[in-house]
Amino acid sequence: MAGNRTFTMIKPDAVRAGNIGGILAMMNDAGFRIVSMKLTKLSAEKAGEFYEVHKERPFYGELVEFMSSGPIVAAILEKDNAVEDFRKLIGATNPAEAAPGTIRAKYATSIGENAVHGADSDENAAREGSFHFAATEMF
Ligand code: DAT
Ligand code: MG
Repeated sequence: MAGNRTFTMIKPDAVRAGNIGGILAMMNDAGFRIVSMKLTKLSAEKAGEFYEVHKERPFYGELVEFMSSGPIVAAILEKDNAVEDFRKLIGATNPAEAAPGTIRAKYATSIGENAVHGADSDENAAREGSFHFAATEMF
């Protein structure tokens, strides 16, 4: 059975561009409830740990540098079928391929700087949520 929580980050490009409010409104309008949320900044070490699964990929260094380049908004969100529905809301990794009406179609500028993260499985959503938040910060 699909879980009801997912984990997201509004990435440094979208924070720099002043798009926190617009992106949160799209999440809200799609029916996601905020369980946890904070504005924070990842060190290069923490960003590297978060994206460890991509360690062997050619873009890993660039990804770690970008994700630690400025503040992000980290959040746990709740909704039925959260992981799958949220991936639909954010759209394809490459904004050129993201469906109209998705967050990445509206706010992403490139495949590397694509405005938002969304967990890709219930297991990763739980792991990524615990990476950023203590149990006492989940409401
Ligand atoms: P997603 O964020 O859609 O889950 P992913 O897990 O495949 O995508 O990759 C994680 C992030 O790494 C992605 O949001 C942006 C970056 N990335 C992926 N493919 C890339 C590429 N070909 N060039 C540069 N950055 C890339
Ligand atoms: Mg991914």
